[in-house]
Amino acid sequence: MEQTPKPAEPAKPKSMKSMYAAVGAIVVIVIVVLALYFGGVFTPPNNTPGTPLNIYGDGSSYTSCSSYTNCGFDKSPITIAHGTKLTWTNNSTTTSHTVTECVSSSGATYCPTKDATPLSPSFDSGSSGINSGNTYSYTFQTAGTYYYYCQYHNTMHGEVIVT
Ligand SMILES: [Cu+2]
Repeated sequence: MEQTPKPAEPAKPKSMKSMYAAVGAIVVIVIVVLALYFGGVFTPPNNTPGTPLNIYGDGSSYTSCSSYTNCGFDKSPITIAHGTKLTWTNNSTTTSHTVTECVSSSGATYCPTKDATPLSPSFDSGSSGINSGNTYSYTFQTAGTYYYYCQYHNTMHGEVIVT
């Protein structure tokens, strides 16, 4: 007995409600992707190791930092081309330090010389400090002379010249 093939069922008309839901979902996905894109998620992170600098100094008293071999920032002043990343490593065994740009609001004791044109936002490893063995990196994009200091020790001064 011959079976007559069933005629294909006509596509069920989708309700307008589910259509709006689908369009809404697509719009949300596009917005999220754009937000991630412009938020830098898809931009490859600058993980290349930066030009190494060292931070020296242990103990709580920094009455002088005459020699950076035991106290302060080495390679200072350092001259770099713009686009160069610097990576400071805290080589002390117990003491935290910071790398903080000298801006107009910086204390005079900490920053005898302040930046004529500070970066915006300024470079700063943060008040919580770079703990022993940890690093802080910053990529200098704008030519200029930048002074920096340690928020904990007013004798620690550094200088970066960006060409
Ligand atoms: Cu310090």
